[in-house]
Amino acid sequence: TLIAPHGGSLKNLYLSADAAAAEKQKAREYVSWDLSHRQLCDIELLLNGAFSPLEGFLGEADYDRVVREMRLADGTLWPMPITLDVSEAFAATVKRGERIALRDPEGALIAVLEIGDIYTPDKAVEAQGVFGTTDDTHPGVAYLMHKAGPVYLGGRLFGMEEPPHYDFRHLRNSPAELRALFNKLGWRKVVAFQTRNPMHRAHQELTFRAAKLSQANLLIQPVVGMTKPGDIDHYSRVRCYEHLIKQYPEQSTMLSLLHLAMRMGGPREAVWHAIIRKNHGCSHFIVGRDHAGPGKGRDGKDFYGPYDAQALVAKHAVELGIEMVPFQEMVYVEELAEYVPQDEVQPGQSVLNISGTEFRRRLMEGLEIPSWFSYPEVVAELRRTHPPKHLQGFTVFFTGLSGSGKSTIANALMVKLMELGGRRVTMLDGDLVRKNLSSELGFSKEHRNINILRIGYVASEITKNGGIAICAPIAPYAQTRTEVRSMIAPLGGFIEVHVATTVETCEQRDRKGLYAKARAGIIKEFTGISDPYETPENPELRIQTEECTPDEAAQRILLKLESLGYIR
Ligand code: PPS
Repeated sequence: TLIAPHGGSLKNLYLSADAAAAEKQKAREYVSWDLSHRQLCDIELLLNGAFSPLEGFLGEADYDRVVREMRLADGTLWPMPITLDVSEAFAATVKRGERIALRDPEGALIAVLEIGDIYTPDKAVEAQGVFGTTDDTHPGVAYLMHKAGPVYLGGRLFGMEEPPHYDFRHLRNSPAELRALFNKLGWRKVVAFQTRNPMHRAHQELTFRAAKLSQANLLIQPVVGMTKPGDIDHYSRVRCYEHLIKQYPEQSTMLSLLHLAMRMGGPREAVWHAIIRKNHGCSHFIVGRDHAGPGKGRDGKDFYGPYDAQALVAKHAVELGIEMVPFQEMVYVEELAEYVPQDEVQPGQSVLNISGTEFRRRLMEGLEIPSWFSYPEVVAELRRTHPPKHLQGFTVFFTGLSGSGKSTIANALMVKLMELGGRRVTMLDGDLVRKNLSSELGFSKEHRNINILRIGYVASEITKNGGIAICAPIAPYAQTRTEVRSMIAPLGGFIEVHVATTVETCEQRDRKGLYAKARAGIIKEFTGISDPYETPENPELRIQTEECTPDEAAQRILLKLESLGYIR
């Protein structure tokens, strides 16, 4: 028989069809809470028993003890507070003992919560207790401090319908389903592997060794809910796993996705992951180097030691019941043409390694990725969704005073890009945007910012889809420009060009006669005359139009784009 779930029995918090239908009627009268992405992840694993023995979101007594001692109020080992955070305004509309409807963003009724507790957590205490730090460069702390609402609701859950998924349905299994599958296949011992990254040869080697070592079948169970911000998207990863799975002996290995929202909580997270795998019927769990590690803090130091997670899981081995398979980092030994755990490397052997960061860099630059590092199918899959820079989209964002020459240079740049060919270019000139996207807006600070954020949004969509966006608004406020940059930079290139023509020159030229009107007070809030312009501090390029022609300016931008790798 398979390993018993944590706490003894596998929870299933879904109501029967009849009970659900009746509750659904009543729920029309309940107050509704729209679940956040993270809450949707949590609730899915609560309802299907992956978080057994939990039967809902933690009440205050459980929460306090989990934070302080890693235990539920009844003493059961439980490392992670699973809480329903809400706004103060929402909390004020509900009372203890009431039921509320928990809905997904489409409005589907996922579950009903019977409120047992309404409480205000001390988030600094929670951060310190759970993550060992209040430094908000830790993604778990950042979420807690800046995203999670200030009030928690605890209570029992009654599941109505599973949160829907439209992707990779054939790879999603609840704990009960996985247990049934293991039984059907006659798998008694199963070693689980947790991952949030694409898997390469080192991971294949490690997992295969772990399976041999524990004489168990292998479950690759990657997280597809929420991982560390900046990770490779799960669509690409899952297609990679599907290639990788073919590298194992037939019938030995299974791939199944876990809709977990990770907290990057290192040691405590490792204990949590082990419990979740135990609930899925796994007898063994691999804990590698720096398991669920959040990286470095503000002080430049790692939040956790590389083997802290292993130590904490080992400490609770008996209560956990699931057996840890600890692993050192796997490295490639050139002489052996083989991967071995770091601690098995002999003196004098040469070790090759490519870090995750270096791997991503090579991907972005379109550089070679050696076959000792990964499988060609995996690399090809990643290259498909992460093309090199010259195939990625980018935005050239001009900023400068009215009449500074932004439009002229922007047009020259567009024409040159068209001449080069092969790319799609969209021009979002100030006047054009004001006509087509922002015709109702004026020139107050608020309206200018709305205007710029709209431009930024459109440019971010173009950039995401591999196109080129050329924006040429005044964009007088630094804060808004920064916001636009942060919308676009994660999706492709962002090149800010400050057209630094002085207000004196602009006024002298006064092509449209606007400066004269502004001086005369006919146009109010005119940038540079009666309204502020905050000079960009670190633009990718600054162009002095007094010193170069539009053609030369456009040429300089092209060279910049070339040097950054966005055009060849
Ligand atoms: S902003 O601040 O970025 O939203 O401005 P933008 O959308 O680029 O629009 C600037 C153009 O609108 C004309 N215009 C004014 N500019 C600045 N201040 C005031 N009060 C104003 N009123 C009208 C002006 O022609 C700008 O065009 P450009 O092409 O920049 O000269």
